[in-house]
Amino acid sequence: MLDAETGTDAWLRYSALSQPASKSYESLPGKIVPLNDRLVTKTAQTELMAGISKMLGKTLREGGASPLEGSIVLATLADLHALAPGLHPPEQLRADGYWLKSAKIRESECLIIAAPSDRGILYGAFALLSKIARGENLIALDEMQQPYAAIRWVNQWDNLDGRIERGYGGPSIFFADGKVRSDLTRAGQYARLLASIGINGCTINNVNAAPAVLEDSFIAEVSRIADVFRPWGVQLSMSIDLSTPKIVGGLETFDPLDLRVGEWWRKKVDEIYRRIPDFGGFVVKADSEGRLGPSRYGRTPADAANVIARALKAHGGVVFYRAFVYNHHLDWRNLKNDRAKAAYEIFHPLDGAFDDNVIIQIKNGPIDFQVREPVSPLFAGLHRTNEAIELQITQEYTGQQRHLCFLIPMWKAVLDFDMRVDGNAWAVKDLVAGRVFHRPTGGFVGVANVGMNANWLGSPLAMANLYGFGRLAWDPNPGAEKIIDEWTRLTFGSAPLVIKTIAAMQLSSWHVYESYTGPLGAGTLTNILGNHYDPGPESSEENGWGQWHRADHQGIGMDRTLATGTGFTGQYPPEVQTFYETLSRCPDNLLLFFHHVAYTYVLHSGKTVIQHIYDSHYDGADRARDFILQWKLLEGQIDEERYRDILARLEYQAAEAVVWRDSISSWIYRLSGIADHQQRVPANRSD
Ligand code: GCW
Repeated sequence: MLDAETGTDAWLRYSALSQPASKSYESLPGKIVPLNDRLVTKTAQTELMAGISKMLGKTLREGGASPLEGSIVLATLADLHALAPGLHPPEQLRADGYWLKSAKIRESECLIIAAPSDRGILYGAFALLSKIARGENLIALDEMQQPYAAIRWVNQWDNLDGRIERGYGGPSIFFADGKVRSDLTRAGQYARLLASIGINGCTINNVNAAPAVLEDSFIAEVSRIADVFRPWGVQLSMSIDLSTPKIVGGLETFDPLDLRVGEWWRKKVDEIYRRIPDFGGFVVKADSEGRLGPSRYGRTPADAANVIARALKAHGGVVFYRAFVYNHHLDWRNLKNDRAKAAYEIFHPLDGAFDDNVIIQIKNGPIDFQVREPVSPLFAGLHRTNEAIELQITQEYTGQQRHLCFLIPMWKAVLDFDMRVDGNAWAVKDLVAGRVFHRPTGGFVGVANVGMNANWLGSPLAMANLYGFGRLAWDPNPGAEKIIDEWTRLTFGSAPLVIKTIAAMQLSSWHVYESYTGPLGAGTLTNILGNHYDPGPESSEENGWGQWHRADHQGIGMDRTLATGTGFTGQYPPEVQTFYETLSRCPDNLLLFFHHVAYTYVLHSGKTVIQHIYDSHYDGADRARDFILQWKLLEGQIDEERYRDILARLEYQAAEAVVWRDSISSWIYRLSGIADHQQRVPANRSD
């Protein structure tokens, strides 16, 4: 495990700059002038003073606006206007946006961080520090930044006993033994990390929620977590179990349309806001994987969401209702059944029925965070309803932080996917941000699952996923290359070989992982009934979970076409539907998600499906081994501790990739009876 310093600070290390690099910041003002003394602005000031002192060895003097001298000025737009009436950002700033500007005020050279709100000032402070850490030029600074969407949240799947569902970085930073931890230092440090990338909300407990979180005594404990989030502008929210009015409240029902239930929620929410005035809202998982829900009373998700939304409305809170609702007792013998269809079938007919402080939280793909899936058609299926995309930072199906898998390229492909809504070019990022149908809110949610491990996610290189999620939630437009470049400079410094090597490894890692775990869109061929980590393709079949890939002796893949299959493709707008429906157009990397084909089917690449599967696994395992060689180039270029830690992880991954390769190749050979042209697969080798 890495020591506290290298791990905890993640991308906020503020390492001392070299002499020549720090020289270019000599003209940075020596004084800091906050124009208000509220909590979040204070945080911005403290962070700037600490960061500048660590990086540049310069102690900023604290002071007031008269005399101004050369100062870093922290101001709301209103205060800036009062100080310097002629100075204003080039465009109107939205909530949480900021403006960094070098300007003369009353004859003194100032560096201004201005924003509509204190939170924007804090984001501006972090942006300035990031620029210095990466050696960016601050001369004639004039930069305005606006967040793409209002919702930029993380979810933690922490249980009250301290375990984290699908968490790979140690136990919960919030809970232990059924209580909120007495020492919440880590929770505060987490809020700092989140704020530094523009995340403004955190749901602290598992979506498989314990009803006990809404007991009054527990809310009092949770308010201590909100206290350590508050200086960083991070709103706290909780996942709830819909049956709580019955279990905790003692009512005989939790029917959302029963007036007593509505009243119970109202009182409960009032109690929460009494203790946590800036509470964010609730996340709801219902009628899913054994969770109780409105279906118990013949009610809809809209009935359930709205009753809670109305209780929250007066306080400005929101309900995230998850679209991850499906029947896990599907009859696998029926070839028309398809779990992928569930979310759209349930939520599309309810479009327009949700209150305006309800947000439908939709996983990026229609199944469940597989190594590759098409985008969920539901993103284009809600025109009068708020939505948010749920991305998974914790690498459940993507190697559990033990395999390198930089997910930003995957998320970029999802966010940039053109849904052709009403025949127009509208990307998923625009739909979720509420820009297409002018929704009041919407945005981005990432399931993070950091833990007590000094290094948060348990693996230093995996932290790029948390960083990248925040950056994309702030602005989904920059490419993965830009994000990894920034992260690497902040985390490992700016030596060219370090930047080049780490960027190359990270950027290729998703494809490498995909190639030895689940190529051609078949899903991650893992043990879905167990740890979601080891190879286990057979576990997907012949059960009700619906993660089928339908491999048999002749062929493989799920026929999801309208013409002959489950009809899933029909949930997309027409142009996307035809694209996937038409075998000759369907991209190779999603072929088996949409079509059942013979092993001898020839791909666009010219290879047969079976040969591609063999080649992909062997190639992937080779490339995983090459990561070791690439990493070894960095010996002596970065600190020994992280060098060794990461090397050991890559060696482990390379060995695991061989296990995957052999396991999947032998399985598919046994099924298909078709030999690998290159005679590599153990079961069909003559040796
Ligand atoms: O991916 C599945 C996970 C469950 C998780 C569920 C969900 C929290 O295997 O562990 O439960 O998704 O997203 O609700």
